[in-house]
Amino acid sequence: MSLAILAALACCGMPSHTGAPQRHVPTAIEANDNRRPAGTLRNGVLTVSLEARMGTWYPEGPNGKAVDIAAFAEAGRLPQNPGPLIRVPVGTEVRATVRNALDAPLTLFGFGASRGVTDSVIIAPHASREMHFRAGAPGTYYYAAKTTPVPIAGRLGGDSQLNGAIVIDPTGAVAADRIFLISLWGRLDSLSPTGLGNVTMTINGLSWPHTERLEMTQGDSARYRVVNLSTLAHPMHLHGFYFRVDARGDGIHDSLYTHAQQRLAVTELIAPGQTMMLAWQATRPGDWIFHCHFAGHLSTLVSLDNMSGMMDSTGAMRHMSDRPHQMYGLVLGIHVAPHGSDMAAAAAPARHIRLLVRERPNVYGSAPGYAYVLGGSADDSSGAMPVPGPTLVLERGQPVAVTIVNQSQDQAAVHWHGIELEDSYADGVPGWSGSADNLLQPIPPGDSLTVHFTPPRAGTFMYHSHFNEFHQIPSGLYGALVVVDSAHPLSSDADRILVFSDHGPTTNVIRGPFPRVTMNGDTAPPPLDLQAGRHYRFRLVNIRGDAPAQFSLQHGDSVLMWRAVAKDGADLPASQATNRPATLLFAPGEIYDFDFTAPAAGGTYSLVFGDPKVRDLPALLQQVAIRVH
Ligand SMILES: [Cu+2]
Repeated sequence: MSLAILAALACCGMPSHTGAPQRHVPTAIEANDNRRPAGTLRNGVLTVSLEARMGTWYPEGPNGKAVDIAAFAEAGRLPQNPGPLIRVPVGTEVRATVRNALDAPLTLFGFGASRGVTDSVIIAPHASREMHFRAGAPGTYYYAAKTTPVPIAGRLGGDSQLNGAIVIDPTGAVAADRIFLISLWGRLDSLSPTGLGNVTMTINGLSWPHTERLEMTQGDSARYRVVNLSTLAHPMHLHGFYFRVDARGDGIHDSLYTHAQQRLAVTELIAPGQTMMLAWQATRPGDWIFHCHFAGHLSTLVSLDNMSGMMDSTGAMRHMSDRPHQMYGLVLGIHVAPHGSDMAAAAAPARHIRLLVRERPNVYGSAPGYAYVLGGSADDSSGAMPVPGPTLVLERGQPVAVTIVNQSQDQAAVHWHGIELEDSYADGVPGWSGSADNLLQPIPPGDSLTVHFTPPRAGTFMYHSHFNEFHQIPSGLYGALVVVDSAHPLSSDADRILVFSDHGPTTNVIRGPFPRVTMNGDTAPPPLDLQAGRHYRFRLVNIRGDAPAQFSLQHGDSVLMWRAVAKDGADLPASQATNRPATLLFAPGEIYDFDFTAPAAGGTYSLVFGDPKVRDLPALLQQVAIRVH
């Protein structure tokens, strides 16, 4: 969970019942892959007839747990989650008839002239209403409805899946795309160890491993429209490739970026009610994933299947199940088939690294701590538990072989975050990375695994656990990875690598206790020493478990200036490498590089980091002195 946000919802008295009307109609709800537009388009007019009604939803596949919810159906068809897709060319007149077959009044958003959540109508139980709007600016929009008094972005229960995408296409040729709508259904339970009852998070109505498998061929390009109609933000992360962010919207407006505004990223945060459009090209074959980087959003916390191990104080620590992976929720699997036989042959490794996974009991209360340790280092022989793990410095274009030696009691897997890997086997997602005949498995305790890759781009990256992430990451299994070349050097004089995570795992995601934010493993780091007038590169890495982090460089209460230079390891184009206030709010999975010129000596300078303000909860910030010499 993004704990603080759900906690904020909890304080607002979220109803724990499903929130939807009680009439039970056992119609199965279909998952909607958002490929088929609803309605009839004739002479510039789309006529569509929708109905909100009760049904039974199977977010974990037909044999999984069922949830009775309200959903939209196209008249005469099965209800769908997400609701039927409204997709029209710009200028189309959309005429929608919406019938409320529920026993409670339905507040419907998105079918008015201004769309989004600015525009609502209330439809009485068993009444119908006709609405129309003209499709204006091309982009990604949505409709949504509720039967409870909470805002659309506060729905958790039986009305939380009353959602659908609206896409307005430009005239002329339309590039192929896919539409992914994120939703959340759940119940809080003050008696459960996690604070949660059952929760599911879904993409197009399904939770991993039941989400759609996206089939591509090497060289194909992909365009994703993502709509977040859940109560929580999600930093969406693509493995193995950069995507280009082409548009961002809020359901009311969609801003299609100009060429100068487009940027590369591997992680993009999407808040509740927001939309985004991403494009990328699958230039390398293999099995990859596109997932939310809040570790709780791909953990058992969002599994309805209690048999899979709803987290409890013991099961949380040891996911020694027979399942090949521990992911649930917001994950899409992408299979890229090789095109011809032009796969690059792996070059002989020029450099070998041993990376140990170490564990020590009772580091965070009764929970164990973990650490990555560089084989052959002083930490290796001393038995130390360095957190973060060693900063791995690799050379662009130089092949590396990393042998991961699992000395812990849990299973292990390492993901090379942001690296454009030539072979997905190295990507670190057990049960998925690699290929059907060479599937990556988690590394059992006492075992080891060697992976090979050649980083093609210089920049700031990271490595982290991709097994039991909700526990292993906040408990120490992460480190920075810097790829250098002649234009992108790294020196202890000019570079400051700051890695943000958590001081241990969370058990109860609603009540806490919540771990403090750490900077380079410390909740109260020592002062930072800088030399007056010198140029520094700040490399900021967020690998918190489940929440964003805030960072700023200050002179007293005023914020200093810095220049943005890279995002997620990719250099920014000149149009975006701009001077700006030295303050950053960023999510797990995001990495930023900034150039900063140290001010003159004598002032009171500080670095401030921690938990940002979330809704009604105050910010929880730590101040670190900057000593300018
Ligand atoms: Cu998420």
